[in-house]
Amino acid sequence: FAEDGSELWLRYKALPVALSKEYSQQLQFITFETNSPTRKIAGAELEKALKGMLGRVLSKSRKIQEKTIIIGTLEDKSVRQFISADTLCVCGDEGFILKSVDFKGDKILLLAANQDIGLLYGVFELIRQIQQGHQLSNLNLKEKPSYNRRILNHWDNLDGTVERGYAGHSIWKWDELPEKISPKYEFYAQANASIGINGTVLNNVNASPKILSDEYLRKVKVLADIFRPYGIRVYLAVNFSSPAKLGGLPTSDPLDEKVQDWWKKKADEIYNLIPDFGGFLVKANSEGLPGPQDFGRTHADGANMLADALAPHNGIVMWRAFVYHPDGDDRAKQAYKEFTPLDGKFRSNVIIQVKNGPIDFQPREPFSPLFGAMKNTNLMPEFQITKEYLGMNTHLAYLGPLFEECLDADTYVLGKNSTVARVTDGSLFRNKVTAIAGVANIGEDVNWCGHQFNQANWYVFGRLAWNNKLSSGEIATEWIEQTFSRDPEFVSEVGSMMMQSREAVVNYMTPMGLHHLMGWDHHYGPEPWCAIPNARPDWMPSYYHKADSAGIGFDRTSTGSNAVGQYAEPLRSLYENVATCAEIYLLWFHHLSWNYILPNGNNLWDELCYKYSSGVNSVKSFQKTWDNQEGKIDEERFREVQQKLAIQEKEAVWWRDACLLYFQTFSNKPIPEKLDRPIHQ
Ligand code: GCW
Repeated sequence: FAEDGSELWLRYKALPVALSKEYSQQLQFITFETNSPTRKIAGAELEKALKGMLGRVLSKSRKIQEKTIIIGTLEDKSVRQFISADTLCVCGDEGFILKSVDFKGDKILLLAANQDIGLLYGVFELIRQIQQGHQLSNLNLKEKPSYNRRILNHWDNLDGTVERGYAGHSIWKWDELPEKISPKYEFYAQANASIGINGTVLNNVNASPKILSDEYLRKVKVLADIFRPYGIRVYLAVNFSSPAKLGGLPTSDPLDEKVQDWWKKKADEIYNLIPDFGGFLVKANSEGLPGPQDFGRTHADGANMLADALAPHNGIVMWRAFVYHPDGDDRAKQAYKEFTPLDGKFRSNVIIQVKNGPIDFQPREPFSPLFGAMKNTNLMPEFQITKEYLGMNTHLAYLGPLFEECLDADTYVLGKNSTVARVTDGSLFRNKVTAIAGVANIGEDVNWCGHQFNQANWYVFGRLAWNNKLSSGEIATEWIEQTFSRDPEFVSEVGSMMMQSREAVVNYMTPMGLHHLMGWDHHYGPEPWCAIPNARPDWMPSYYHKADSAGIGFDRTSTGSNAVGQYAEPLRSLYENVATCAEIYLLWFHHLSWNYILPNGNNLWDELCYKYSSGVNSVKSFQKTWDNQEGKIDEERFREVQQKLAIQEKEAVWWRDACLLYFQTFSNKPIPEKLDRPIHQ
């Protein structure tokens, strides 16, 4: 069959004979009552995986004996023998314990959870352990997800297009639903469950009111029914003007009783069809979308109205903080300014969804200062898995380090170790609702994500949402071993390439804190010079780089836009002071002279040149690394990645040359002799 990437990381290829024998010795029997849809799925998945990897299936046995794996909840007598409710209670509703326990002088495996869904997650963990060739006899895992809601956001339109989607059309076939059901729906659920994702927003945040029509809700119901046994709830992005646009009301004012009533009835209608519906995601008063401010109301008024409609059904509202206005202050400051005054004013079933950085999913941004700034409001991070600004489906960029950098960033809001992870996962503020979202990179392409390595970004998002303490390096290794090969050299070489890949993109696109130099509408190639008459200034790259004959960079210090003022001490002072501001954020926070001398002795212009060149050199080294892997994996995926790396190399050069030649018109300095000359002169 074709090695086209369609199976993602769920490949279950045969293990080497010796290893497979070893596992077969340890695993011969299974005690597992598969008496619910979720358990059936778990049982079938384990069977399929073991068949693939070990070439055999386990014999079902009621009696506990050596070489058994026992799977179940406390409802199962076999499990109660080995574990108490007290021990299991740390796992919550979705976690599990997977460990090796003593049985009559022998070791057997136990997978226990409080709910069936925990068993499914545990089965996927066990499969992962075996796929990676790990020892089972010393397994002792106690897992509970970091966030209660781990959600993919699809920016999929009802006409089948995907906003910022680079893997083909939407997988949701709205025109065929509810009658025709694509087999992809179930595989999608399976893949997500395997990495712990438990929610999906099916439609674009630039939402069509039509999604809430009776016709569409019936289609949505079909998907919800398919996803349910996989522990995945469906959510919808809603258009704030739906009462007027869909319901025919004269207004959508959130304080109007008829409007409130319309939403309540709509919620009842939805829950009637989908009893475990997750809730709404809302982009309001942002980029031209309607919202409560159209009626002189606040974000809190709008969100609370929806929250009240959903509350009787236990639904939540994810209200996005992605707001900025053309006539305002520094764009990086606007969300904070608009939202912090509303702290404490949101209902307990509202959560504010905040992009990782203050601007917009750039290759690198400091974390958004909103994290930690709203201590009395639920708040969740939003990452972008689809690589809108990082080379889309052609460039190889593993986003694990980007996600990790944000989650591990210390906000200092409650002193040291107030990381973004801890201010959002409930460990610091005891938030009622905890959640994390990733904008999906999934489409109809055979390999699901456009680039084989883009699958790793879907994977790492899920794994970090499950456990925000995992390292992106470990996750890369897991992914490679499951997706490609367990050959140690392959794993280490490809792993190190992946780990450097995001930094390479930063270097050849926007090094040292530069941002938004991309073409203003497509966001793919370089266009730092772009100036469209009468266009919004904050959509033009010059708004961000501010290059002039004196220097380059956005002054966000206290004498500039004072965006630094939105960060807690000591960060504020660290960023404020050019000598202590991390080099990766230098031009984000400072406008510096071309002659500014960096700690390594280079002036700013030369250093920029070196950074751009090093980005290009990294890509060239990725090509060599990849070429070395020939023969270690299937030809099909090998060639595909090789060809895309060739595009990436060409375009890294394009980025370097475009940016340097343009900035050179201001710096008036030569490109250092040692470096390659731009080829696009
Ligand atoms: O990143 C920008 C994108 C828009 C997107 C918007 C958002 C869905 O360019 O395409 O719209 O952000 O996050 O709302």
